[in-house]
Amino acid sequence: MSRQIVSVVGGKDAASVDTYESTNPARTGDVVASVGLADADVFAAACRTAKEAQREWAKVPAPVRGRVIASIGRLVEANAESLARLVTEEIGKPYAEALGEVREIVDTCDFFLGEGRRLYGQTVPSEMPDKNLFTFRTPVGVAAVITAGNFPVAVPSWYLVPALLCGNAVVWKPAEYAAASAHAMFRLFSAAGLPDGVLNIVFADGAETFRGLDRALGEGTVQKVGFTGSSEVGRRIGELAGRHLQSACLELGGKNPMVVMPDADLDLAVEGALFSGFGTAGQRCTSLGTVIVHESVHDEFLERFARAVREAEIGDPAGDVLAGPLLDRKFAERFEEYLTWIQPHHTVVTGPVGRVTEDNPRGGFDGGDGLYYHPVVVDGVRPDDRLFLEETFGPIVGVTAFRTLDEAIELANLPGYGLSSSIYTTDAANAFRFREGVSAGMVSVNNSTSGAEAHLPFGGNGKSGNGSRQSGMWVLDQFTRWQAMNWDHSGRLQKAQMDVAEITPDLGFRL
Ligand code: UN1
Repeated sequence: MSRQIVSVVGGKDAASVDTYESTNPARTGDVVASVGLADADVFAAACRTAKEAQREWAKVPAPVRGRVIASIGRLVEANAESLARLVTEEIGKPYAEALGEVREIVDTCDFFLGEGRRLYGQTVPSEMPDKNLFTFRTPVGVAAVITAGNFPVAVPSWYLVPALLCGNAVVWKPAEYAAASAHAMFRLFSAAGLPDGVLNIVFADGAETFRGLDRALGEGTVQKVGFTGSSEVGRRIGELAGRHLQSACLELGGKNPMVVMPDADLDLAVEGALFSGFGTAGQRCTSLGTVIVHESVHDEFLERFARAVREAEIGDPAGDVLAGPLLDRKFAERFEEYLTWIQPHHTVVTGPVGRVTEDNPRGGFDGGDGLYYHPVVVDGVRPDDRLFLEETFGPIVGVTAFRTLDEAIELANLPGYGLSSSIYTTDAANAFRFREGVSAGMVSVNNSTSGAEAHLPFGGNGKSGNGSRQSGMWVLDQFTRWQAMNWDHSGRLQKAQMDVAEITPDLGFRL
C-alpha cells in the first residue's frame, strides 16, 4: 500500500488542495506515495509559523543547536538503509549511489555539529583608545528552501543543516516527484528534537510555491531563498527575491566540460567520463556535458569511451548498475526533446537511441515499464549546436576536438554556465592554466566533473548560479549576516575619523 503524505507546518498536518502521485520510475505502475499538494496560502502561512518559531530557536545557544545537528546525523546514519531504499524506489537512483547520497547528509551534519561551538565572530582593534570592536554572526531569519529531486535528500541537507545550525527556521518545498524521500528525511530531522515550526515541509506545485513565496517575501516572513533547479526557474526566483531586497542562494544547471589533453591517461579519462556522463543517468547538475578532447587522441579516446558506454550496466537500480531509469516522466519527456537536437552532422557512436523497449532493447534488457533510456555519445558537436550550448539533463554526452589549450578553455566557457569542469593531464602547468581560465566554480584534475565532497564550496557562476556557495564554512555567509558592534568605555564621545591620534611621519626622508 502506498504512503499518504501531506505538508507539515508547525508540527501539524496542513490542508491539501490537490493530490500528486509519486511513482517508481523503474516500474511506473507502482505508486510510491500519494502526496497532498498545498496552495500558496499554506506556503505563506508556513513562513509566518516559521517566523514565530525562529525567535525562540535563535535563543537556543549555538552549541546546543549543534547537538541537535549531531542527533540528526546519528538518526540518518541509523536509518541509512531504509532512506536509501526509498530514494532508489522513488527516483530510480542505483542503491549504492543512494547510500552515498545519504552518507552526504551525515557528512554535512558531522561538519556542522562542530560549527555550533565555533560560529566565530571577530574582535577588531579600534582606531581610538578605550573602545572595542566586535563582529557577530546573526541568523538571517526564515529560509525558504526549494529543492530538486535528483538529490532528494543530500542537496536539501546542504541548506537545512547549516540554516538550522545558524539559528534560522526553514520552510522546505521539495520536488513533488521525490516527496516521499523528502518526507522521510523531514521525519528524521523532527525526531532529533527540533521544536515545532522550526522546520516545516510544504508540498506544492511550482506555480503555487511561487505565489506563496511572493506573498511571504512581501509580508517580511522570508529573509533567504535557497533554490536548486533549472537556470530558467532560478532566474525567476532570483528576480522575485531581488524585488523584495532579499538575496537568493541559487544552485542551477550546468554544461560541464571535460578537457582531455594529449598527455592524459586515457583509460582514467574514459572512466571519469563514463561516471560523470552516465552515472545517475546523467541527471546531476555536475554531470558531464561535453568532452573536449585533443585532436591527436580524439579517435583513441572516442573508441574506448564508446566501448565503455556500450558495456555499462543499465537496469534495475536495486542492483549493481551504472544507471537506472530517468527520475520521472517529466524528465523522460524533456530528454526525448534533447534527442531531437542530434543533427545530420553528428555521429552517434554508442548504438541505439531513445527509450529502452521490447523493440529497442539494450542487449537482453527491454526496460519493462521503466523510464530507461539508451546512453548516447554524440561525436562532432560544434560550438553553435544546441547540444553544445545547452544543458541536456540525462544520459547524453557530446564530444568535440581542439588543437590548443587556449582553444579548449574557450570551448569550455562558451556555453555560459560555470558549475563544474574537469581536465585530464599529466602536466601540472596545463592543470593550473585551465584552473585560471575556466569560468567554473569547481575544477577537477584527473577526476570527473561530478562527486564533489561535502565540505568544499559548491556552486557556480554565469547560468549556473549567482555566485552563492554552499557547503563547508562558506555557506555560513548564506545563513548569517554580520553584525558589527562597537563599545566605547572611555566615558566620552570619541568621534571616529576625527578624534584619532596622529603620528607624524617624515615623508621627505630618503636613504
Ligand atoms: C546536484 O546535482 O544538484 O558533486 C548536486 C556532485 C554531488 C552533488 C550534485 N555531490 O556530483
